[in-house]
Amino acid sequence: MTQPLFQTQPPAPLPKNLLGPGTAVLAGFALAVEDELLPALQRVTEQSPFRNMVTPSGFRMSVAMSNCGELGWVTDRTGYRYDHFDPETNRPWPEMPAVFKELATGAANEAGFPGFNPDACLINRYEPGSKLSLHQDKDERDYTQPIVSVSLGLSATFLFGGLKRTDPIQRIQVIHGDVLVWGGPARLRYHGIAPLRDGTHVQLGPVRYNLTFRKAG
Ligand code: MD3
Ligand code: FE
Repeated sequence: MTQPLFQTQPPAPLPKNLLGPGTAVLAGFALAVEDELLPALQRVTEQSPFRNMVTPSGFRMSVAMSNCGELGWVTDRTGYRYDHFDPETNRPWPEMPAVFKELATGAANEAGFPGFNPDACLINRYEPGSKLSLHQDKDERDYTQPIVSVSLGLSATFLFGGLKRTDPIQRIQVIHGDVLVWGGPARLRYHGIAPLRDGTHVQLGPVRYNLTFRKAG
């Protein structure tokens, strides 16, 4: 006699939208292209080096940032904005590498947002102790477009709230290669990164990088 395939229930597929409608957690999605991704990241940040920007209220951010693509996110004493030029080099931001754009478009498609065409990639570099306080991403023109985030290097605790700052916060661990997509009803949810714990990633050292793809303009 043949064995029943399942004694009780079939194994549940891992839910992609465990953070709610409009979200997708694509675990390890970037690993397939990491051999191209990491050298491309190196080339971009040789042209526009990481820097710790200052918030409008005068605080130096613990996260160091760079950008690639047509538009880059910047902050200084005058405010937050997207700019075509890197204020440190006075040159346009480096071109978005094809492997970056294809990864972002592929992840968005997988999450149910076909045709995502990002014009901005913010590159965040966290060292142990660096954090990103709870905030909304509101500097983009079109909130119908999703945001795609790629985590590399050290793991981090991602804080995910609701549409109001006081809504309850979910915490999820993100590791090297994970890709998260946020769109539709999740697009304006509050989020942040808890202070990075000490550690050393086998490939990247004592650092976490996050690539955040947006349609900004
Ligand atoms: C959820 N960066 O740069 S990306 C940021 O890991 C930023 O560096 C974090 O938040 C990081 O603005 C998190 C994940 C992310 C980005 C945008 C979102 C999550 C989001 C917009 C809406 C909801
Ligand atoms: Fe954000």
